[in-house]
Amino acid sequence: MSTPEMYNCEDENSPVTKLSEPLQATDLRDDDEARAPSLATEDSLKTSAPSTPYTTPDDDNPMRNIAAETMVVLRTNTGCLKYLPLQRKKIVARKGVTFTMMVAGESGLGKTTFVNTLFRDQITDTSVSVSVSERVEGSLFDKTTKLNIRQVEYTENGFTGRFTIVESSGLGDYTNNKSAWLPLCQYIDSQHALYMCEEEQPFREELVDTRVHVCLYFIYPSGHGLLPLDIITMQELSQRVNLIPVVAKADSFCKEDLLNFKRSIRQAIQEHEISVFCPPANSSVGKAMEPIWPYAVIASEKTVNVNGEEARGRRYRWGVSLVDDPEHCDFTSLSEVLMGKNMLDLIDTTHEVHYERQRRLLMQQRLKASTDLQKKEREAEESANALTKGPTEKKSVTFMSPVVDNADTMAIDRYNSLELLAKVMPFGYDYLRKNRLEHNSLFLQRVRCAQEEMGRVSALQETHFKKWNEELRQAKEACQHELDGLYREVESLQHAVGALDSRRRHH
Ligand SMILES: Nc1nc2c(ncn2[C@@H]2O[C@H](COP(=O)(O)OP(=O)(O)O)[C@@H](O)[C@H]2O)c(=O)[nH]1
Ligand SMILES: [Mg+2]
Repeated sequence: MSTPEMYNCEDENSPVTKLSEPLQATDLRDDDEARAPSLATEDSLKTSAPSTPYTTPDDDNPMRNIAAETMVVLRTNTGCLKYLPLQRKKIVARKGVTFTMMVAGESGLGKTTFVNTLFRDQITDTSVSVSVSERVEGSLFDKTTKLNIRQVEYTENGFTGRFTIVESSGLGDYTNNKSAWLPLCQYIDSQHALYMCEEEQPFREELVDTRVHVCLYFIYPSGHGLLPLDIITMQELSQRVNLIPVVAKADSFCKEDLLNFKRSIRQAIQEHEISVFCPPANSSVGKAMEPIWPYAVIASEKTVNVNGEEARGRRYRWGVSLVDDPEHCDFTSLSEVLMGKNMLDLIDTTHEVHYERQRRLLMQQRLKASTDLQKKEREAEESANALTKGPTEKKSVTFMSPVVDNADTMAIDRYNSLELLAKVMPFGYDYLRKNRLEHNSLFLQRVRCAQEEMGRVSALQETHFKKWNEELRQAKEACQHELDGLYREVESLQHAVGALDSRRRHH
């Protein structure tokens, strides 16, 4: 079985792990020489600049040469970078870490048990528990996945970690699971949008990062690959968040079956082009080894006695499965990725990749909104001019300006940050909330559902209408038939009356 070491992104000798000992200049020099033996030294620069071996002169692009020279000078000045890891450590110690983990998957796969095992039962009853889906308006999503949020704060060696755990419940529990993944994506998107608005408002001291940094997707240990709901949910999630697939209840498999199941999951993930978060590989591990993901976990809040020692695990008639034993499952490796060696990677990737993608979409939305607004203003102005004075010279259209009157400026403290943002920005929070619908997965799904529903209702009405029409035609026919009968009866009676009349006249 794979060992956790193969995924260490920081090996024992790496500069980042030796935070308390500033790096020695020689460490970096050795490293540089090994990686870039052709780099210019300071002496060579004096004689051969600007044509260094690092770059060739580029007359068309002088900026390129300047950049290359700067890079060479910095590289030869190794001493100034040695405190970087220490600075990073100090910054993290000062600010602490805010980390949000989403745990998704079908009910009963051990998600709650896993979270409690990971945090060693530190999440107490005082933690916040909210059902996010209550906030989703409309009846369409009443019976669907709900999200429960719990929080915990840790302090260790002067570092503070504030963790939020968002756990799904009810995913795939209903007969119609078509939109089961939506509340998860809706939550992730809304936290990105909220962060963007918070970033733009004037007072950012209280900015809290509620963006989801990682999503663990629990897979049912069936031994038969992924379900369609797993595929669509993971596809959607992976476009928004760092996704880590997890095989639940690894104690359901023997070693060989688990390896085969993991292989089939990896193949399905590759086939469906789902991107998963893979920790950067340890540079010291060059050999091609079988990947560890999807992480197979065993979770247990209880301990079992093994050779007189208590260990977290589950006891069976045939023996025990231990949570922290790498031979039994990947719990230790996964907790190292989440809570240890890759936590900052996950936070950085969230900010640099997933948030950036969402931010760009929202920006495009704003740009489109402002262009539409300018167009409307111009059209209104032109039609007003045409009505009054006839065609006039085209005036340049002024962009809608922020509305902050004097009284508002004086009473700036009265507003909370988001209200203030809505006031000072032409396209504030309210505007954004309304207009980002165009990219909102929930909204798009609702539009799709509404269109389907409308098609269904109109088809039904048409059938009803045809049926009523036919019934009406038949009733009309029956009426006509009855009328004809009555008419014939009247005719025969008239004949009879005529005959009686002539007989009376003869007598
Ligand atoms: N065999 C086995 N059972 C587990 C494991 N983790 C949790 N369970 C059990 O599975 C059941 C459902 O667990 P729970 O955490 O409530 O699942 P959730 O609905 O996904 O939150 C409980 O009876 C747990 O004791 C595991 O790793 N192996
Ligand atoms: Mg649960």
